[in-house]
Amino acid sequence: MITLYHAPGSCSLAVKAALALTGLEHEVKVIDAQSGEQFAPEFVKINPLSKVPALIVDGDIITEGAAILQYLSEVAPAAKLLPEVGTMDRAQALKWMMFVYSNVHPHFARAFVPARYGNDEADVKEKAESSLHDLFSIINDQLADNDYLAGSVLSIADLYLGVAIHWQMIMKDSLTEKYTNVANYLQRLLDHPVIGQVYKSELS
Ligand SMILES: N[C@@H](CCC(=O)N[C@@H](CS)C(=O)NCC(=O)O)C(=O)O
Repeated sequence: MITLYHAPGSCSLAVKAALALTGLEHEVKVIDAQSGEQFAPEFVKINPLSKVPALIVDGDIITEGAAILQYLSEVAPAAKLLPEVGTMDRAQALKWMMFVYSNVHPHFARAFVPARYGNDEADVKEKAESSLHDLFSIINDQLADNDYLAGSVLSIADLYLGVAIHWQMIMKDSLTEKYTNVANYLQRLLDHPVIGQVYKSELS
């Protein structure tokens, strides 16, 4: 049995999208992050960092979205969430997934909750937004000749970026207004018959 611990609109939506692509049977348990349910002792036992996503597979816990997505790509190979093991295409897809998880995500965290990262909240938020523009400029260049982050085929690298782009609503300057390739890419993801529905059910 697979259980996803998920906070609507958060990065765990990427795992929800991956599960939809795999067709694996699963249940979703919603964590209300706005009211602080991630800090409840029952959830801290699942993830001591108090963060979603967490995936429970037959009693074993996996946390960290990147690890979960890679696991799902391996147990459901028919969904082709990643290119074949040992190929350069796979290396590039993993590189872009890590680019998003280890670069884009931390800056959005600062923009969303600046008080956790410094006393001058306006300054923390401004620097985070500036870094996000630098990162999205690189992503925009990559998408100039590629339909998806790692080339012509959708991969787990895209599932999280599709969610992150929506978080631009907390930014002063829109990403999709400034970066045309990112805007077209987002539309491509929203038009996807499976993941488009998952995104649209939670993001506006
Ligand atoms: N490194 C973790 C980060 C997960 C993360 O930051 N999750 C956010 C939602 S996008 C969360 O649960 N935040 C709740 C909080 O920080 O209180 C991962 O990639 O899975």
